[in-house]
Amino acid sequence: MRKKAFITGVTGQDGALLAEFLLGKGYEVHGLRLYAATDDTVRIKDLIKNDGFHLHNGDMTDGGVLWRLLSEISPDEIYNLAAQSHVKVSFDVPEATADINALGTLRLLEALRGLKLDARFYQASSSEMFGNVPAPQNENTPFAPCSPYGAAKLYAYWVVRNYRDAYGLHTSNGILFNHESPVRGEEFVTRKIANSVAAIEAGKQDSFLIGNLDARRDWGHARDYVEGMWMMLQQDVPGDYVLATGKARSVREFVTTAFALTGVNIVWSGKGENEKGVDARTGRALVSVDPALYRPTELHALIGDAAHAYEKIGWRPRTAFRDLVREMVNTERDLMKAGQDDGLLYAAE
Ligand code: F7E
Repeated sequence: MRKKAFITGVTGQDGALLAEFLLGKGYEVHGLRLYAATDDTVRIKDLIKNDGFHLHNGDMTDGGVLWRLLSEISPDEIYNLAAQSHVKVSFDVPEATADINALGTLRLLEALRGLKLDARFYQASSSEMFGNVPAPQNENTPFAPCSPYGAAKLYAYWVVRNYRDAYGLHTSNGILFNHESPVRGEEFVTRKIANSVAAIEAGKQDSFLIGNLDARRDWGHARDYVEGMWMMLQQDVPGDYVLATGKARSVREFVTTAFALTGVNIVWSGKGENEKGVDARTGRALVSVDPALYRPTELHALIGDAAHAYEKIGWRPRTAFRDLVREMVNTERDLMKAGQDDGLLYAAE
């Protein structure tokens, strides 16, 4: 029998990569898509042609739809990836963020419980739940989120654990540190940098603005992380797992590495809001700080310890930082050459 998976947030980076991965494993994949008047299917346009892939309109704020879809599909595995996933935007729309990320998870769990389905459940928990606690962070680190996004994700994390303990459901949390890829949303810093560096190389842009250059993140490749999600659900016993590379780089280092791949040597001058990334050869300032891109509260350093995932389920990250940056920058260069880059929609985030 072909296994069936239900993925919420299938149009996002992780949803699209996971759907592709599961189709490759022979699954029938059902994806939940938040209906949007603008086309949001760019990441899944090839998957849509696959007859094992089914797209459903829905909304994490509409419990009736979730209930009906679970009842009709009766999946073996449920991956809850839908979210308002932008941390800075969560300060602008905190209530909507809580409704989608926290209560949306509860609605899906209630449908799973109410329908008495024998499905395994994966929750996209986040390293943002840790907040500014000392690094490295693992499954035993106390949580102290410092954004509406992190707080909403923490509610979902606990309710997933509670449904496991209270009702014996097979529910697992993947506490994922930052994971990127060429299909990362343009509103996240890695894709923004990769795109801007390629646009500057192509002569389509002179420079770009950036927020906090000192923030340190543990950046891995999303392709490796979606495999980890699947591995969690193949365990007989559910659990909670950190997925991370164990190494952190600053936003400044990401910028320097990305430019170096296009042959530009960036030197940094000035401090704080006056800091600039300058092309060492030409003296041109290619990167400037815009305080409007700072967050009301910032999370300074996230570094994950994924030893538990390695020991229990055998997961480990496969992609080195430099290879990740190279893949992202080179994809943007190719898009630029093909004339498929229309500039960033979300440069202001
Ligand atoms: O920011 C700094 C920013 O927006 C990374 C989501 O997937 O990972 C992601 O959340 C860092 C922050 O990702 C800009 O202040 C500087 O310190 O790429 P980001 P994030 O906030 O870490 C976690 C694990 C999730 O769960 C989230 O869903 O970069 N930064 N300058 C900037 N960030 C952005 N977006 N834009 C800038 O211009």
